[in-house]
Amino acid sequence: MKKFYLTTPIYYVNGAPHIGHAYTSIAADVLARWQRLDGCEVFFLTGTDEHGQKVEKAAAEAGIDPQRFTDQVAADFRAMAAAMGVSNDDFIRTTEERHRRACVALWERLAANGAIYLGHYEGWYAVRDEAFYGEDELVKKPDGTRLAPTGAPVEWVREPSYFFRLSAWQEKLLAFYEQNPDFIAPAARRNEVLSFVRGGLDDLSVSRTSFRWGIPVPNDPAHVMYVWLDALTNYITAAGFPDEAAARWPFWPADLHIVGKEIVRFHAVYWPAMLMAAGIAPPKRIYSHGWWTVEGEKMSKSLGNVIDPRALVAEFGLDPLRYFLLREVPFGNDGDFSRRALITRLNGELANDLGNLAQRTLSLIARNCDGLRPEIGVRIAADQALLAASGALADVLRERLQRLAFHEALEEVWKTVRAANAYIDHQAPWALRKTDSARMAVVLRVLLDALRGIATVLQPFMPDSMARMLDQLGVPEGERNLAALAEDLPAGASLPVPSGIFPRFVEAAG
Ligand code: ME8
Repeated sequence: MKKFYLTTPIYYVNGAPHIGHAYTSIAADVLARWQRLDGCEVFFLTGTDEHGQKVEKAAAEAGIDPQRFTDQVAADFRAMAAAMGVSNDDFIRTTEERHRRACVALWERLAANGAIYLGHYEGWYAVRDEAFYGEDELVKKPDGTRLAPTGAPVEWVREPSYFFRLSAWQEKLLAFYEQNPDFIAPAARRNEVLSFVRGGLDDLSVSRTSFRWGIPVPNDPAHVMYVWLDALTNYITAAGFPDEAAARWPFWPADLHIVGKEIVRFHAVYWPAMLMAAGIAPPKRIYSHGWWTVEGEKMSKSLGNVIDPRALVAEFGLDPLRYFLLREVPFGNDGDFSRRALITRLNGELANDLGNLAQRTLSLIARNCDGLRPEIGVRIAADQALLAASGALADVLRERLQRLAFHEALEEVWKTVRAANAYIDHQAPWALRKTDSARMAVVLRVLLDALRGIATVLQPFMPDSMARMLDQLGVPEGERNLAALAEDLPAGASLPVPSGIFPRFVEAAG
């Protein structure tokens, strides 16, 4: 069985989970579910990033010791993933013992290979980004204060530090990007990374002595490891590193790290360099998505517009939210979340286009065919055309999802949904009932088979609703994967009583 390992970033536990975290996790979940449906053995990892100064500060502000604080917030992230229907196979926390072991082992390999040395660090550090910036990268405000390019405040830090010899990796990284043109996508992000690396690389400070909340450096416990070295390592910890006999080690290198655009540099530059320096294969692909704003504004605590995705699920249902997030904005671009846009898609595309199509088809079968799946019968060109479209969906979506073009994948499905609606209107099976009941049965069977194709490929996007639709279509549980679409289902099977799958959303008055 082909293996597929994919990851989300591990989220900082300094704040509560919000719609941005849910977005990345849902997108990754769709791919994980798709790969399983397509017959792959999947390892899908998400988790929490629990060390570093930023988390230490948040715990201090909450007046709780960092371990108890991270226990609480990590539990909330885990609950958020479950509430979003995320089908992760493992949930990693960087405060776990398995992770400490992996970080120490990676450090020791780097040290043994001469990739780490002790020096002295002096420079600008942004706690919010957990990143160092060069003087030339900073934005100077009129009052003389400096900000990181991300807008985060920076402070001057001076302390002894271990360094990773990143400067030795410039040419090797450029050669690696050249040989692996798909390593970073989309193209805009790849170009940013290339120009950053071409501009020259400084050695990277990888330890801190100014705070304690981290993994101690082997043989020098005055230092804790830099949080990004610690965080990135999670992807190999979960695969069993350093135990290369671990059951999951064959999943490494990861097929795909999905990340937000602000952390591409860590994943596409530092991470492959560290791995190669330790003699470990780098991941195969990094895909970066864009950022969501909310009703036109950046999400922030001070604006009070940070959205808890669980509140949206309570109001609109999980599957409409999953659908909206992936349909509304091309993956890779920035997007804006608005209730209005969500309601428009829910009522138009889910309730009307797809929900009504299923409901009309199934209630006609219930009423006019004794609720039994009709025979295939003799098909005319119009029937073949619709079935050809639905039959092609698996291949079409495989190609779109390989490019993480979720919005295109959904648009392709909706082309078929619209074609099926045009077909049912044109064939008018309700009228055929009186004039040609044999033809009516053929038309209803065509619709049933087209809906089966549609619901099957939509399962990764809307798992619960499509499970219900496939139940109503009488598709046995073992026959809901892509390969099963090649076989017709037997006529005569009794279908359950249909009921609506996507209720229209009506805004409460007042
Ligand atoms: O960066 N729109 O964690 P983090 C879209 N711990 N996605 C968003 C978003 C928004 N407005 N806000 C957050 C970290 N995200 C590190 C990662 S990985 C080894 C360590 C998503 O809690 C997006 O995926 O700041 C982004 O990359 C991630 O959350 C950042 O989460």
